[in-house]
Amino acid sequence: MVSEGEEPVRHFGVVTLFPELVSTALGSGVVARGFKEGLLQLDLENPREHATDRHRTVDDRPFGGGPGMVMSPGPTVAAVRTLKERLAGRSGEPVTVVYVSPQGRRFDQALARRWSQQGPLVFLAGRYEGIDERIMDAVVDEEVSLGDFVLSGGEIAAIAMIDAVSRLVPGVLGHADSASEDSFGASGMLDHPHYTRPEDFEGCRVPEVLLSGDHARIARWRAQQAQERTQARRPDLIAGPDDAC
Ligand code: 9D3
Repeated sequence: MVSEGEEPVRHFGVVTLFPELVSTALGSGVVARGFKEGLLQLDLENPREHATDRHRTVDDRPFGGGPGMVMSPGPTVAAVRTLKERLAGRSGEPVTVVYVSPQGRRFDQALARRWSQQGPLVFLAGRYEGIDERIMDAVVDEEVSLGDFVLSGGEIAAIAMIDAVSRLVPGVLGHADSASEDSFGASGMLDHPHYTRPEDFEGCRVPEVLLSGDHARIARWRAQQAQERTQARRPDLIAGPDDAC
C-alpha cells in the first residue's frame, strides 16, 4: 500500500553505542516499509561521537567499586540532547526520552498505543552495567523495561518498542493487519489457532469447521478457541471482578 500523504511523520531516535545493530534490525519487514515510505523516521546518535578525549571514552569505573563499567554522563547526555533538539525542531512537538532498562516499568500494548499518539520518542539504550544516575535527572522522562530477563544491552528492547509503536502508526500496516491489532488490543485475548494448506499434514487434519464454509460457525469456533487458550495460558488477561481497577 502507498502512503496516504496526509499523515504526519512519526520520529524515533535511538542513542546507542551500536547504531548499526538498530538500523539493521529495523531495515527489514513491514515496519521497514514505513521507514522507506517516509511515514516513519529514524535518527541514530552514538555517544562515542560526543566523547572529548583522544580515546573517545564513553564509560568509566563505578564510584564505590564493583564489577563492570558505567556509561559516563558527558557523552551520553550530549548525544541525547543532540537528538532531542533535532527531532523537536523537525516535528514541532515535545520529545519524550525513554531510558530502556531492567529497572523500568514493564512495556505493554497500552503504552505502545499511548506513545503512538504523542510526539517524537528518543530511546536511550544502555550498555555495560548501566548509566550514571545523573543522566536520568538531566534528560530522561520515562524508564521502561521489556520484562524480567537479562539482555546484553538496551538496543534490542528499543527495537522491540519502536516496532510495536510503528505498527500503530496509520498507514504502516495494511487493513488486515490493523484489524487483528484491534482484536488483540481491545479484547486483550490470545489469538485463535491458524491453518493453511494442505488439509492433511503428516496425518494431522485441519479442523472440519474451517472447511465448512459456515462463517458464523467459524467465528464462534475461533472465539471459543481464543477464550480457552487465554483461560489456560494467560488467565491474567481475563479480567475478573477483582481486576476491575
Ligand atoms: C548482568 C548485569 N546485571 C547485574 C545485575 C544488570 C544488568 C545491566 C544491564 C542487566 C541487563 C542490562 C542490559 N539490559 C538492558 O539494557 C535492558 C533490558 C533487559 O535486560 N531486560 C529487559 N528489558 C530491558 S530494557 C533494557
